[in-house]
Order: sequence, then structure tokens, then C-alpha cells
Amino acid sequence: MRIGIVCYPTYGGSGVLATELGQALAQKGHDVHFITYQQPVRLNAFVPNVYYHEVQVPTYPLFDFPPYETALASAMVDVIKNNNLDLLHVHYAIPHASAAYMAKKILQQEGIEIPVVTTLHGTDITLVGKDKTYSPVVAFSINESDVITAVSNNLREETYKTFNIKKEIEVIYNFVDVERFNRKPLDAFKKVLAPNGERILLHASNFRKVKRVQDVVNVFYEVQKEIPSKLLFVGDGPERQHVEELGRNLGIAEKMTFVGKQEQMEDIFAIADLFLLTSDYESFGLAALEAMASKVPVVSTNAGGLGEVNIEGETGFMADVGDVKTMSEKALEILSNDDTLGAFKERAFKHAQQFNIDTIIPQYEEIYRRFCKDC
Ligand code: GMT
Repeated sequence: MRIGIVCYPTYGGSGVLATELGQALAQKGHDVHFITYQQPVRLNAFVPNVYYHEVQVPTYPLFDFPPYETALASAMVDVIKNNNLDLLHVHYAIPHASAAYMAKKILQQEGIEIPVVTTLHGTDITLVGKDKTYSPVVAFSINESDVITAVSNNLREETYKTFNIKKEIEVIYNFVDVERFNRKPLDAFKKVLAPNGERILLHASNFRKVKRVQDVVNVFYEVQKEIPSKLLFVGDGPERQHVEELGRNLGIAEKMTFVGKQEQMEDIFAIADLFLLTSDYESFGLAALEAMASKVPVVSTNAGGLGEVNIEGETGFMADVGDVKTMSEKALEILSNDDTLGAFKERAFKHAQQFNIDTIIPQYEEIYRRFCKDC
């Protein structure tokens, strides 16, 4: 099939997932055309059957806000027509679903029918999408999509609660390439961070308010009192300075390392003992799944769809949002004993296999095939 993929090219989970999906589809022989405003972060090597079309957004002195959505819809029309695409798969509703609707209508006038699959990822519904500034357009364009998918049952339910959606929303979970993430730790890397064999706790996110990263620091503060340990942060974003400041105020700054945005996540997960995810909301929590595929148990909140990924007492533990005390106790329970930690690691890894790339990609292909006349 010839598939167009539209996503955010940055470090967010939706962009990562869309890029991994496109590359996996290309490996299976499909032609995949990415239409984005910059090269997606995980699309950093030549992959046969993958094409990248950059959306150019010309500026003009009149524009305080260059009309990205218009440029995107025009790019979609161009790529679909000239590459004879079978369908368009947009990730994250805003503004991709409405740009896709515009492209679809333009192409209809030329006698071209392009099916649109919209995948909802989380904040496009729960945070940004439900804001009145965007909600009428978001609801309309989701309803106009030919197929709607959500990355968890929780997000499916949240979408029905938030908008008047008249169509079926199909759930296709986030996925992980278990083989890629199941790595041996690089000893040299581990020694730099934890020279005396300390436990390594890890948090990776875009440091937005929704992640409550200060709770990660507070959990670690309790853990390091009892167990020699280090805290590693991956990613960057608006809350990072506050997080660093909290570490300094608590006197634990030297036990915390910030490595910023990283691409080789599999090497980082491989050296970790525990992943902390303290979010106010996660539709799914892709980073938690990647941790589990790397044999790293998870202590998280029970918000949103996290309970569909992190299984209480099996792959880690969950607590209410903001309940630092319980999260610290549970982290200590996992980390204080090698046998317990080992058992959690194995169970986390086993559970991650349910979300392996080989299981999930065919679910998207099944949707695509509904629209492909020649396949
Ligand atoms: O987590 C973020 O803030 C980024 C966001 C995105 O859209 O890039 O992630 C969302 O999509 C991921 C992939 O489907 C999910 O695993 C994340 O849970 C979800 N984030 C939230 O719901 C906050």
C-alpha cells in the first residue's frame, strides 16, 4: 500500500509512535510518505520505502501566525496526488485531522477519494482538544475521519465523554520493538552514573506540567534516604529548571543527572532499575512500556490508561496522582532486594511482549486494507 503519515516530528510520544509505525510498515514492503514540518526525530537513517516531504510554511509580514494548517493541507493534496496514495493516517488530532479533512474535500473535487485514519494520542483530547478554542473543529474533524483509533480504552472513553463522537473509536495500543529494547547494559555507562553500584531510577518525559516531575524528585528523595541510589532524567521542557531547583533545595542535586533529549533510549533504559512516571494523566504511557521492554519495572500514578500498561504488583505499582508517600514505599519495596527486583524485571519484560511491534502493526494494516482496492 501507499500510505501517508502525518505527525509531530518532535520528541513527543505520538511522533515517536507514528515514526516507528511508518518504518515498520516500510519494512513490510509498504511505501510510506511522511508529511511533517521537519524530519521526525526517530527517522534519522535511510530506510527503503520511506519518503519524507517537508511542509514549508512561508512567512509574510501580514502574518503574526503563519497558517501552518493551510500549508499542511496543501502539502497533503500534493503528496497524495503525485504519489497516488491509498490512504492518509494522521496522528494527533490538532491540527492534523482538520487539515486532512480539507485535503480530502479538495481532492474529492478532482475525483480522488482519500480515506483518512485519525489516531488520537491523549492531550489532543484531554488537555488541548477540549479547550473551547479548538473543540468545535476537533470534534468535527474527528467525526469526519473514515476511521478513528485511540491508543487505550481510557482515551476512547475520554473522547466519548468529551466530544459528541458519532462513530466507533477502535483501540490500538501503543507498541514497542521488544527485541530492540531488550539490551545488555553498557557497563561503562552505568559506572559513570552509579560508580558504587547504586540503584538507578529513571524518568523520561517532555517535562510538561502534566508529568508532575517534581513528584519524581520527591519520591527519589525518600528512596535515597534508605537505598544508595541515583536519579537520571532524560528529556527537556518547561518544568526542568524547577525540577533542578527542587533537587538543590532538598540537598540531592549531586545524585541527580540530566542528560537532556536523547535518541538512543534503549541504551539508557538498559542501565535503569526503576522507571518513575508521576503524571496527572497519560492516555497510555509509551515511555513506561519502553521501560518494561527493557526489563525495568515501573512505579506510576494510576491516571488515565496507565493501568492498562502497568499491572499492579506485577510489572510495578501504581498510586493516586500526587501520592508521593505510596510511590516512595512501593519504589523501596521493589528496589530493596535483588530477588524482588529481578522478579519485577522479568514480569515487566514478559508483559511488554503483549505490546510487541509484531502484534500491533497488523492491527493498523487490517484497518488500511479496508480501503485498499488492490490489496
Ligand atoms: O506525553 C506527552 O506529553 C506527549 C504526547 C504526544 O502526543 O506526543 O504523548 C501522548 O501520546 C503517547 C503516544 O500515544 C502516549 O503514550 C502518552 O501517554 C500521551 N501523553 C499523554 O496523554 C499526556
